[in-house]
Amino acid sequence: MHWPDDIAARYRAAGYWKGETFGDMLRELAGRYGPRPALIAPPAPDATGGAGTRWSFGDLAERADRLAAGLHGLGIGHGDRVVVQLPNVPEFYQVCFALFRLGALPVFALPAHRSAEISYFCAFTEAAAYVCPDDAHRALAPDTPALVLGDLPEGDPAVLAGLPGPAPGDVAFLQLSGGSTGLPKLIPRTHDDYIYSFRASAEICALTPESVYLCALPAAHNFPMSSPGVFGALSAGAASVLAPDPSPGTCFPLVERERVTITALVPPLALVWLDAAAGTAHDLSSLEVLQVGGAKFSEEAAKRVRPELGCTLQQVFGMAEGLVNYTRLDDPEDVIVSTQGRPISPDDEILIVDDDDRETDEGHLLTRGPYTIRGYWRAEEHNKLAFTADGFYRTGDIVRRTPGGHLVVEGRAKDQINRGGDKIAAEEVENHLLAHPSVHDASVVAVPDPYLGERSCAYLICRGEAPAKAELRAFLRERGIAAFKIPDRFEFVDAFPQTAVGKVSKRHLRERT
Ligand code: OOB
Repeated sequence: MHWPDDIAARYRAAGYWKGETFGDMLRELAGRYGPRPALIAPPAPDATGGAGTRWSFGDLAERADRLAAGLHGLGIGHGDRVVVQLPNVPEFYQVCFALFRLGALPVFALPAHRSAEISYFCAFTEAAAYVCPDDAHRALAPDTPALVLGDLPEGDPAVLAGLPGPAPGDVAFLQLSGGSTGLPKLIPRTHDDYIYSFRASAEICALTPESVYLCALPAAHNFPMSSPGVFGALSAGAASVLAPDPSPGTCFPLVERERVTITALVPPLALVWLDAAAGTAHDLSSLEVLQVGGAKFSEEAAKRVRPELGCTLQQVFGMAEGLVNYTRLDDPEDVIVSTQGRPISPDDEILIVDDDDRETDEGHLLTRGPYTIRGYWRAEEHNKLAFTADGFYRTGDIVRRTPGGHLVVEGRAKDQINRGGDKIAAEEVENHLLAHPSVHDASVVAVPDPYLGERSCAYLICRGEAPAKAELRAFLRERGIAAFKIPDRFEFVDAFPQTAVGKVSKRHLRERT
């Protein structure tokens, strides 16, 4: 699961891995930028007036230490897993840094996850605790002790003095994979590799202590976390503004008030922002860079960003498993609008291969490098499929490379639906559908959608009379899956088209819609 020793030594010698932990980083930042703003959150919508929350670098470090001491008092320590499901609030980062300090591993769930996902993460990781936003969430993981926002434990930081922290090569947290299998896979990221990825990203995005990053997407996702995201902003001494939701109605006033310079969106939201910018009374002139990624951004939409928002578009093609590609801020406009960028690191190795792993011009993207994992957490069998023998990760994306070295995403080979950036593993939803007594067989595929890029369609073969679509939706909700995974469409058929070897042909199903 780890990098081979000789390769790890090379990454250290090249200066990518600096032998630094998150704890070292926060201490250093608090020393250097102490009173400067680190995290800014608007007042809750129901609060009357008020300036919201503003934590300096010093506040964050101090609060993280008090919480670490409190968690230590509850018996949470090195190597323990803690499922974290929080909205975009400063406490999210306090919890991260507190767990990092103890060497305990946050497992990052998304706010949209419900009982099926949360209880699985808790059980599979044998979580010591579940950090959640309110009491109502306790029911999502009834067998795991819940720690509720607003009532997080505090202790005397002095107790931390005798506690050894994690090593830079240790796993710092478990991130979720978009997935293509029945059960979501967990991605182990180390202090060394992750810190490298967001420091290098902050540099590519030219962040300085004067930059202001707006976190509009869910904080737990890899994009707003580390590309460069809030961690990248912190590492550069920049402030981050935490938006409770990504709508223009919420974000435009924040951009104006806090003079936001950079933010990250998925393509459907970028379209909403472009449309809303035309008629807005808010001053968006501070915005220098709009990052768009998570799913393919169409060239027509990309071309609108500079004229309509007055800022530079940066396309971001990344994955929680590691590799992140960026168009560079000084790339020519035609490269910015027509490619998904090039890798962060000179040591990101890119292979483009055909179905037989022979190199080709357009095909499967394989990658390995200083911040791409060598294996999922506790998934030995799956790892044999998802990685080559020499450690390349099979991304499941179909790409080509331009003569200038930029990647263009042309499609996908993995059995996944990318619903406007939200990833849905077809098999996971199929398994839930198969649990319905009337469903004999199920096949979930992507169908094109002008707004989301893709929506999901479930093809079903039923026993006897087909159930009502509303009943199927209610059934899936009842099973506790995230709402974005519930199929947008249901189609009832007598049989599935088959491939030459007798497997369900999803390609033929997709062509039917
Ligand atoms: C990001 O991470 P994940 O783990 O949610 O999803 C990764 C997958 C990629 O393998 C690819 O299929 C798709 O999302 N994707 C894109 C894309 N960016 C991601 N497909 C086409 N064009 C793009 N620009 O989505 C993620 C992680 C870090 C930074 C940005 C995105």
